[in-house]
Amino acid sequence: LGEQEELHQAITGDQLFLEYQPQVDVATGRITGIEALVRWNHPAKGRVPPVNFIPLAEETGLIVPLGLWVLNEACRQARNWQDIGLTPLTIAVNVSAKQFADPDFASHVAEALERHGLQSHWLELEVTESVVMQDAERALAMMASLRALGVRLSIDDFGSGYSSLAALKTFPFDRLKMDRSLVEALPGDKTAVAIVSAVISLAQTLKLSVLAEGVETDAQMDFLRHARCEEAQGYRFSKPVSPEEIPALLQARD
Ligand code: G
Ligand code: G
Ligand code: MN
Ligand code: NA
Repeated sequence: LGEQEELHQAITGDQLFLEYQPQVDVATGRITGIEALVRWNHPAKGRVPPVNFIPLAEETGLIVPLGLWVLNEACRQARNWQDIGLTPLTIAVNVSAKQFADPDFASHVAEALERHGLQSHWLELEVTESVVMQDAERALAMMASLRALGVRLSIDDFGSGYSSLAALKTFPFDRLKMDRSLVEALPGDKTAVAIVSAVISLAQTLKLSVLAEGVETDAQMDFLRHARCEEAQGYRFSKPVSPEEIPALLQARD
């Protein structure tokens, strides 16, 4: 089989699954949300990381059905966690450019929420600046439709591209996720300290919540706490885990 055919089979044939990475409140350490991350269990090759199939999915358009599967599975799982009595939390789903450009995307989101009985404010959609900058007018219209549904929108990988500031100026995000590349040099690197501090105060001024990605160390956490970064995500708290591991992580929180 060609790679494209294999990926198509993965989407239709039960080979995809999601892992979930907690996001924590920096001040209290409590889990506030979870990012869903797709994985492929290939019948012969085993576990294929997303960097090895998301680009192909984007090129071929298979990202649309793949993304739809992710969206539904994440909503189903979030609802299931609520049903078993866990404190509700935000579930974040990554959305790529072709999905966002699909005129039916907002209705797909509405249908997924409806199908699984999940209230819209528990769903967050993560997009990178490149997703919105490609066709600004269309992206603005899509963001308006999504906001009307009540879902939250975050700008992912903030600071990794060329037009992060332009994207903030133009688009109504609720939340800013600071790219791991900015966080990784904390707290030793003076330039990183200056940039991260500036991004946090920028987010505060624009009334966006701000999350640091890729937090791995206590020293990074101490810095972020003093800089009043609201939330953090990274190996310091948890790597992405299977859904079965989430209840224990949340109960440790409660
Ligand atoms: O998950 P890491 O665990 O390796 O993820 C690598 C990359 O794949 C990240 O940049 C992430 O944004 C992307 N990714 C993971 N899951 C999804 C998904 O469901 N949809 C899209 N579009 N990208 C995803
Ligand atoms: O691009 P996006 O932010 O959606 O993807 C998150 C990616 O970052 C996933 O591949 C995830 O496995 C990875 N990741 C999450 N936490 C950490 C961390 O603390 N360190 C590193 N190096 N990678 C991380
Ligand atoms: Mn993300
Ligand atoms: Na990111």
